[in-house]
Amino acid sequence: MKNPRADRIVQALDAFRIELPSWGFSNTGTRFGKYLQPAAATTIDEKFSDAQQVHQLTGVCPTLALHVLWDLPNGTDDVNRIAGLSARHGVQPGSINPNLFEDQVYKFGSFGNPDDTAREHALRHARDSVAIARRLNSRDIVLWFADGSNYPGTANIRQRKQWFEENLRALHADVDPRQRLLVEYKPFEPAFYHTDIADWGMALAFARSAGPHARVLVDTGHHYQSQNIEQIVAWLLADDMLGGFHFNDRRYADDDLTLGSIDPYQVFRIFHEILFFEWESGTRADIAYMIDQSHNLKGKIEAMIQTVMQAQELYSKAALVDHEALASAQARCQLVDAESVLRDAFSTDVRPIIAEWRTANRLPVNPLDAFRQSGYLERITDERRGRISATSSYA
Ligand code: LRH
Ligand code: MN
Repeated sequence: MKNPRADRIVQALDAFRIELPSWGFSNTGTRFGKYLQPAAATTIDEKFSDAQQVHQLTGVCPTLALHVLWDLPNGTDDVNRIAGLSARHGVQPGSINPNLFEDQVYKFGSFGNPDDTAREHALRHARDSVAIARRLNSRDIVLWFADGSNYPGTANIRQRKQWFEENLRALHADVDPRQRLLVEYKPFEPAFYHTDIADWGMALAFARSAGPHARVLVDTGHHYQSQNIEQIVAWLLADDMLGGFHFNDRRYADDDLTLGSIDPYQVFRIFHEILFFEWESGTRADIAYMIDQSHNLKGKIEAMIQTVMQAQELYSKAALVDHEALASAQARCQLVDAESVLRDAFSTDVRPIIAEWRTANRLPVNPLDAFRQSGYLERITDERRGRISATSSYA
């Protein structure tokens, strides 16, 4: 008996892919310290190995986001090694993240630093990152800047805006048509008075002024408390300027908690805006779904698998929204009906269909249980024990 709702979920799961962050497998913490896990990955080999586990168990994580200074400390000289690891572990290099915040030269900023040698240093590193992406066949370069100031009057905000426009345009000139620059915004931290790319509007303006291969990246943790993230998503979709997501969850600020752990309905509303747009426009939104989390307390690999399973569940629920009924209720201002269309989908238990989809794709019905039974964690804990040391770098 044909089940159109099940078919919609299967179609959604067949299309849904989500990228893992290499730094999600290593020991990260807060400014109040790191709680070290013996099994945490410290080398790029181990990060690819752990990503392979998650991809083999879920089937939907074929790429690994790389952070240049943490994963390619020798820049382009590390490209062949990365390509070798990628081939060995069956996980492709994903988005390339330049690090424009850890070097001491960035104390007063990178692209926005009043010192032109610091700006040149930053642009050189960003250009190297574009070259690394090209050599690794990675499409996206994710640009997040810690740039800003901590006290009123200490920065010429308009001057810094001009330097950003100049440097982003210069960087865009290096990008080939297959590639994209994804501009990531964040309202605060580490800067606590002003941040040069503080919200979606500033990121959109910078992406537009940079050039046609620039888009905006939405990190779900980078919003003021009551900001309507799905409205930002709808706007960026409407203008074809949405390039991708860094998914995580938060209760207060950029907490980088696991997706859907605090407000699953938030992620559902975001997925709904995307799938509603695709239904209405008859096009597939060209979006990179990525995870950006730091697993300070949860087991790193377990947290990653849990995140992927949660993302599949919420994406499947959003695929169940009856867009026809919704559009007609919206047009007739039938508020309760319109809201109920979303609530019905959100409150549907999609897990049985997802389990069938996994079986049909020769994947374990419950990837988390399968991981726990695999013995992989015990093996790497033995192999990696006694090496961990608290380093100053974030990951
Ligand atoms: C900044 C951010 C950025 C990454 C970093 C690990 O908060 O979201 O995307 O470079 O986390
Ligand atoms: Mn991010």
